[in-house]
Amino acid sequence: LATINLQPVEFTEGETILEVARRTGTFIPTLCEFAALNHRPGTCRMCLVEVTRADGTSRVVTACETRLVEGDVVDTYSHKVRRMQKLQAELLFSDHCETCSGCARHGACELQKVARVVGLDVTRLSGRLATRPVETDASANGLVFTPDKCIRCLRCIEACRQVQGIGVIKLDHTGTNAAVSFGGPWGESETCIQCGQCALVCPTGALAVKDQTDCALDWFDDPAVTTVVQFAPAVRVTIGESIGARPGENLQGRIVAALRKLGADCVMDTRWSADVTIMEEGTELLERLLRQKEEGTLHGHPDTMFTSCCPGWINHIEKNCPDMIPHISSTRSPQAIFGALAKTWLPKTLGIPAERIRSISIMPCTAKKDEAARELLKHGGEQDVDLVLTVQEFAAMLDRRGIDLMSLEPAEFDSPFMSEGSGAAQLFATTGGVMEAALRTVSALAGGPDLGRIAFEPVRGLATFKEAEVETEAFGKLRIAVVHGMRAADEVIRMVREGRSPYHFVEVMACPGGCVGGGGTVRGIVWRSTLERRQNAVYSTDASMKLRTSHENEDVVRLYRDFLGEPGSPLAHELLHCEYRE
Ligand code: HC1
Ligand code: SF4
Repeated sequence: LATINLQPVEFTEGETILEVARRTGTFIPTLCEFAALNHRPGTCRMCLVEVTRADGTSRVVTACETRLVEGDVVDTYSHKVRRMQKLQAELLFSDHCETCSGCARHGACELQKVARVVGLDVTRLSGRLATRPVETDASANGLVFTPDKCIRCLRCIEACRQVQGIGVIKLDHTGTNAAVSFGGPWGESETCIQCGQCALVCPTGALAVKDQTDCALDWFDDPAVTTVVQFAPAVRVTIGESIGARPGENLQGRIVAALRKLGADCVMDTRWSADVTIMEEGTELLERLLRQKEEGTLHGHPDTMFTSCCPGWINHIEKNCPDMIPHISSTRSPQAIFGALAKTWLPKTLGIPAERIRSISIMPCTAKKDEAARELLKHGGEQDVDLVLTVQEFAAMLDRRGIDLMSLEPAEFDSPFMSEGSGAAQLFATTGGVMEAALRTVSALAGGPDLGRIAFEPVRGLATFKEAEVETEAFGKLRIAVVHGMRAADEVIRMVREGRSPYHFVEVMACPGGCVGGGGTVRGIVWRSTLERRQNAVYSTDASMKLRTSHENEDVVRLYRDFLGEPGSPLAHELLHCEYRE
């Protein structure tokens, strides 16, 4: 037995004081520690506690690094502890540039929160950095880096290494000069995939989403501009946490209403273009399978095809494994397909010139900003998707306009044409969802079985590597895999390289849990339980929908009938497919 603040606590050998304190309901402030990454470098020194051992010796230690032992008497807020924590917070502020009012993390900064927790009332060393200009690296399309805000918690290094297995972020220099680094301008990094997982875990605003809300607000207010807004499948189940709603609460109707209030002219659904993605990608897969069937190479070690909708994954392929490019579907992502059609088909159906349209997307993703800036996804120098806002920016925009999402009456999408989306498209928001959506359509087109209305359990859940078999009428047994995080993706890549991949089709998403864990979602510590709740909301939304398959979506059928012809037609290829940069 041991006690924490005089409360007896039970523990198992090896548990740290911090772990036991958390489990038994005692709060200890931390800045560098990050349980989801099993990360406790002990660099912030905020979790100090005073421990008196059974032999009567007493000392102040870091709770994250010190194991609790039999007979320990732990005091988390003795006078000595509080004095030392306050001094430590003061030291952290001494080389942190305090440009709080203009900081991306304003109001949600963990460093500020810790200052409040320790009762920081003296800032003798603050302002030391005010003598030189704050340098911000804004060279990346979706993210910004302000080294002077780094408190050396090393969480970003760990997220990049553990989640993505990339390890682009390093610690440069030593002592108080130590700071994380991308080895040059972030936007020129030869390995970074722009997934934003680093910014999601950064406790201060050192790594942050690039704020483009002003541009959106200008366009909403400009009568000469027709704003067409799409929002991603994951946005409706992730935004709520920014306003205190339950993780996973589906706020689709309220988001539509809020966008109208902001001044959006047309509010449409990325789920519609996700259904188009399935038509194109499914057609591609069927063509590949048919070719292999004719060649007699369909079984054993087939020609593996990977999904292409995640721009973090596409960046990884292009930058870190270009030999895999022939295995990637050429179909553009739903965001990009929506963007192309918003500047070609929509003007025809709305009867307005394309030049008037500004296409805005709201995404859970920082890499989508990067995707939208690709040369191939521009026409006449203009991006097809003119502006990508993350969930974080959308939440900030609502604050800026004083819009309370929860007080709005849910509204319907503008219709028709580009708003009807299927349950299959809703599934895109989570790992395994693109696969499940594709299987519903591909198996129907390949003569069965009918997977249209069932939950395909083998690809559900949060395991980083899932595999399954599907018996089809036309091709016999198809083998598929679903991975998220580049570390897991690299395992499949190795199999393909070594000619031992048994998979016909593989879904890859960069972020933990897929887009519901995207780098642009509500910031904070995204625990597994949060991801599970977001994921379950995706499954229940699909289950509640009448339209469950992409090929039965009448707005998609209309697109092909009135504009594109068949899936895979020359016009579909021109507008809905792409080439990758080697
Ligand atoms: Fe995603 Fe996708 S699922 S990539 O995460 O294919 O961002 O939600 O919009 O484009 O549909 C993101 C989500 C999103 C695309 C779709
Ligand atoms: Fe973006 Fe989703 Fe890919 Fe993450 S998983 S990089 S949020 S598309």
